[in-house]
Amino acid sequence: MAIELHAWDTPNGRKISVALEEMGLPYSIHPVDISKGKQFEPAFLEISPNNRIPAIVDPEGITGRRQSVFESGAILIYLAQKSGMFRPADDTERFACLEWLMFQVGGFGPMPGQVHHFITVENENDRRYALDRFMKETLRLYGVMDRRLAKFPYFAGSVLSIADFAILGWAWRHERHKVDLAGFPNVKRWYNGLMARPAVQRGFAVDLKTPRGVA
Ligand SMILES: N[C@@H](CCC(=O)N[C@@H](CS)C(=O)NCC(=O)O)C(=O)O
Repeated sequence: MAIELHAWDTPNGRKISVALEEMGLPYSIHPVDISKGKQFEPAFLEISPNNRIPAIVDPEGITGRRQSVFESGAILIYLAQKSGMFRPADDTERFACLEWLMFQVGGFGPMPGQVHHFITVENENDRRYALDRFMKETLRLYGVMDRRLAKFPYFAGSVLSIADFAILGWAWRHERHKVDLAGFPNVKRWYNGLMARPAVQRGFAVDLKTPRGVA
């Protein structure tokens, strides 16, 4: 049975559509229009109590029991376990995968997300102070990622993992948070390599704003 993806066209939603495409898991799309407050509807709060997309419902779960999951990091871990894919076999790389997944959820998401917000604020003083703070932090995070990718092809190490899908969801919006990847050559090489993958392209192209059954 298909997994239900409850999402919208945002970096956090795209992480999951990319992962589902890469894993070849069948899924249906259930748009949650966060610009119209649909994330506060009781049926959605049943599966995502923090009123944020994405969330998934797997009618069969992993052991035959219906399972819903919210928080994109938890969803990626669930999908990796379900599919047996993009979860490094080597212990060192598996923990590196978790480290970079947590790095994304805790930092490289919230920080560029603040840039996306404050860049549109009209009051110049509010905008300047907040942008200075969050741009600086966003650029620092790109530097951290660049140094990691100078040593390894992927965030976990030698293999592509769910940590890459998590980080890619936000790197996909680098133009919106005004980061030029030319300044981060290792991130750029990694980014271009991932974006050339057909399943990644499908994950970014799929319409997350229109309900869809299993494709
Ligand atoms: N930590 C959460 C963040 C999810 C998140 O911030 N989602 C945004 C869209 S990208 C959202 O649903 N916002 C709706 C709201 O704030 O009410 C995750 O990784 O899943």
